[in-house]
Amino acid sequence: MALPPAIRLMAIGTMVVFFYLCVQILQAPSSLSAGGKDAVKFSDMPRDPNLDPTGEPPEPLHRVSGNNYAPDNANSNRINATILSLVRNEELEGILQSMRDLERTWNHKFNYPWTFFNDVPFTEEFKKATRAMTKAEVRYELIPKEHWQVPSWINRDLFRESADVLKEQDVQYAHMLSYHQMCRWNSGMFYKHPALKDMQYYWRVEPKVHFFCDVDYDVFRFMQDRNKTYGFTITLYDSPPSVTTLWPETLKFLAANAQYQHPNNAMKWLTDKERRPQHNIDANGYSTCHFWSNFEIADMNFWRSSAYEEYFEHLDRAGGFFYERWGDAPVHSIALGLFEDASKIHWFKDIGYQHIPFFNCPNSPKCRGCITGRPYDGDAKLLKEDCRPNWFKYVGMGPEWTTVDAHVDLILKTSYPRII
Ligand SMILES: Nc1nc2c(ncn2[C@@H]2O[C@H](COP(=O)(O)OP(=O)(O)O)[C@@H](O)[C@H]2O)c(=O)[nH]1
Ligand SMILES: [Mg+2]
Repeated sequence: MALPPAIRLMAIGTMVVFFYLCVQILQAPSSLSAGGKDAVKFSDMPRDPNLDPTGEPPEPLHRVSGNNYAPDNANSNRINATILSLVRNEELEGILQSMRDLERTWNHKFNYPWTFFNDVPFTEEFKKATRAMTKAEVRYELIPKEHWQVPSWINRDLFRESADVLKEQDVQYAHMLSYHQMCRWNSGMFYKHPALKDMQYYWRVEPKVHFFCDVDYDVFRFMQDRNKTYGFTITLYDSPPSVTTLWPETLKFLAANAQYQHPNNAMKWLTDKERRPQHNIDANGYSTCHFWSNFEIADMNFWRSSAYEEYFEHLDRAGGFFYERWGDAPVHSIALGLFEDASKIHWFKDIGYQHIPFFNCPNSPKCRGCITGRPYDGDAKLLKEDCRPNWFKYVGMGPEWTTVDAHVDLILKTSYPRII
């Protein structure tokens, strides 16, 4: 019996979709081969916890009600906090893009001030264009010379020779002196700027980053109310040759300052050698896992503590900001992992974020523009740079995400690869 035309059409349509899906599945990569010892099997790909539905952290949260966060409200519910960005005049388009996203998803509701820092004066064009992006106050600050300049004890010839060696080891920005200065400033200087004297919390923003999810609560008050010191979204492995002596210098500091180690520290996270053993060996005992510091929501009182101040001073004298390429990310992360209570470090799972090429993309109706649970863009080899599994293993996801916590053990045991 002949089928009616509508049914025939539907049957053909279904077959076309079926064949299309088959082709897609067959084309998927079967292995994530980085070659040699670094090979990671595709079948070992993690089930990303961002695939689990994510809401807000539990109440109480501070929200907008009436004019309590209006920009011109002198008695607003804002606390001493600022969004801050070190940026160059030439990066205007990039910072406008970041501002657009953060204002759309969060700050148009809370109107926290923006503070821009630069080692040279901001141009009028930069000021005018950035001011136009927000109703909140905007400040433009010049970095004092003594905070930016290369310290007197750094030998320029040795810097250049060391950079040659780093370059051979594929360390990015090895010869770019300003990049080293930037890393040092972000490690131990920014919070000393007079403009931040009365500020306690900051949200660090770089040019060209993206924010994807509506955030409807005051994240700074969240930090204060829950007694958090540091918030991150992404954690990554570092390039070992950029930090060859960072851990040995840290151990020297610890030997003389054992009192600064917090009883609930994250030493095991810092020194993991299970998941990526070669990194631990090449970095002389440091896993190289770090909070990716282009996103930070944090309490500056930690950087202003004597533990951190003395630690930074020790590192600065050792010279590795110039003779190697110590980043502010590993320096911040090691200090937090040693001197802070690990329970005061918060994964902002609910803040969708991208700095090329990595993402934090939660599963939430509040998010648009990223692919849920996909932590990278581009080459699938990038997946092995994600070291969140280590943080979850040694510290956990935090009480805010308890529904997910129950699955962590299972996820770690069954899915996350050991990378060799
Ligand atoms: N004013 C200023 N900002 C800088 C300089 N170098 C880097 N930055 C800023 O420091 C941050 C990190 O630099 P970026 O080039 O994004 O480094 P990457 O993210 O590690 O590739 C960005 O916010 C830059 O705008 C510099 O020499 N002067
Ligand atoms: Mg950047």
